[in-house]
Amino acid sequence: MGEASEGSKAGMDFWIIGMALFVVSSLLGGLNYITTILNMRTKGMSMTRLPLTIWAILFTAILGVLSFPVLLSGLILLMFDRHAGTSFYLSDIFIGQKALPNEGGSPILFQHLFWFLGHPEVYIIILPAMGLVSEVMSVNSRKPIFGYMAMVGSLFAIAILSFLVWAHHMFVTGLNPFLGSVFVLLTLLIAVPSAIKVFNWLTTLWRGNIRFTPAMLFAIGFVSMFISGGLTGVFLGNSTLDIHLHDTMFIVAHFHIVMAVSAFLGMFCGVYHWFPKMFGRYLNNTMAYIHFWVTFAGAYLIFWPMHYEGLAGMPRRYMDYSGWVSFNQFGDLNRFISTVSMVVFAAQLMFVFNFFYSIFKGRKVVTQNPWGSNTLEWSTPIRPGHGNWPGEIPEVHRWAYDYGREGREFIPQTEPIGMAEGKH
Ligand SMILES: [Cu+2]
Repeated sequence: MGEASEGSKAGMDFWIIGMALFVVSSLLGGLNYITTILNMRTKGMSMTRLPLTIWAILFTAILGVLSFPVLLSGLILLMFDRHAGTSFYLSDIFIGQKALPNEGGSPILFQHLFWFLGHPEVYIIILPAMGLVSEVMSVNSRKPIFGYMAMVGSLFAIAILSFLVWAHHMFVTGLNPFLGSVFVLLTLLIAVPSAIKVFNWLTTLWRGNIRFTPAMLFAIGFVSMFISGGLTGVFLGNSTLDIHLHDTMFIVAHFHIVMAVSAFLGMFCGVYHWFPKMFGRYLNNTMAYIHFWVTFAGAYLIFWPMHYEGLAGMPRRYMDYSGWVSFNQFGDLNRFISTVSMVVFAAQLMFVFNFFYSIFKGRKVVTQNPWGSNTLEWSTPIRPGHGNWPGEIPEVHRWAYDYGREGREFIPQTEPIGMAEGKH
């Protein structure tokens, strides 16, 4: 291997600068969310009346504000190593045939700083989806969300634990096995709040008047994927298993199911649910259902076989496996995975088409609250203008989940308590 060219060296510096800008913008965005949620709530909107979407955004923003600066400091040290002659990450490592002198630094330090962001980042991606899914499930089950405070508490527990588990990505770096076992324990603890959330979603569905809108299907699909990805997380959180499965296709399957598929299903759930409020038109339902079933079934067809490949020892990050006699058996399976991926990708293109087509040509929304939802955004006009409400900002009198109560299908947050029974 020759020396890296000047161009590629500059490229790495630009990557560091780009990441630094990204971190700063994430911090500013996060602070904006936190201060808005804590200080700008409307009259009557106590913290315990917040919709779960907002709770999820709040914890996401707090995670971002606490974890991104660690990555930023890691990147600043990297810049110093590259241009200021420091040796935070340099030790007696070999680059090609050339041994560098022992500088006293540690390349593993960068991994620690990276994963101290990296694990909370998983939750930065998944928590907003959990919030959207909770909201959509309650609205379309026509039932109050089950265990509201447990939902908030488990978000909180996930947020705290997410900072204590980063080294489960580093079991094969030479980490002390005793220290590793501590990280195993803390990692497996995350299964508790995750399971609380899953059981609360299922109990919300239980005996509900379920409406299978596209948003609801994506919400249920999210829960399915989150269970599938969460269970393999329990495998990988155990260092004894992780040492075998590290850098195999099993990992690829696990994190794509959690971070990619689950997060995307949550995002689609949000888009299908709030699109009518955003644009005053509906998305096309036929395309929406095709989009859901192809994406949902396709994601399982793509990632389920990868677990098997990983258990059989197939490593990740290789472009071409044809020279590996022991993995030739997977040629057909890999071709199958690639074919399904292309079909799933085509379904995403159809979604993009549906999105832009429906903005201009979709069926028009005729009521301000088409899903019969309790939260404040549905009390705005069909096409909200600047400031959202034409007159006064509404006052909140109850939580967001009064569905099927007091003999009514739903009771908006703006309705005073006691009015429904005619007491006052
Ligand atoms: Cu992790």
